[in-house]
Amino acid sequence: MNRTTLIGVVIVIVAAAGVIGYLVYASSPQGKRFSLEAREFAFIGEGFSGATGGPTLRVKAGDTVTVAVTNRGGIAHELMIVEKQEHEEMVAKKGDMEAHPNPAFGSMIELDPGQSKTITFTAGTPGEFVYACYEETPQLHAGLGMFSRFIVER
Ligand SMILES: [Cu+2]
Repeated sequence: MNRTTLIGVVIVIVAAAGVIGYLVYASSPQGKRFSLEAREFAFIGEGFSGATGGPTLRVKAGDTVTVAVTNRGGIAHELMIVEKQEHEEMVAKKGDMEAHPNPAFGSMIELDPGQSKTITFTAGTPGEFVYACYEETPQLHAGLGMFSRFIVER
């Protein structure tokens, strides 16, 4: 093997190792952090500042997820992650408190005006979830648009 061929082989090996290393890194569980501000009736966060709704939060199954929420509104709000179907049933019932959904991953934050809270959990199950506020004053905040998507990818 001459010198030029040897250098070529070394470059290919180093490049391949880099690609494999990146793929292992990209597919392994990581820490994800989101910061949101709750208002009437939206969750303001990176890439989103609308009057209703919130940014789509995207994580991978197994990620350690931290969600920090500050209530910048004038009334109490909450943040709960629920399965999409449960959210739709909740909104259709227009907030029957007897049917309050089960938060996925133990996610539940209740905030008085001005309060800040943080939760950390492991995103276990892949799927399409919704994070929302199910406070009623008297209308269900989620029904007024205070929700967005929480996607757990495989
Ligand atoms: Cu609310």
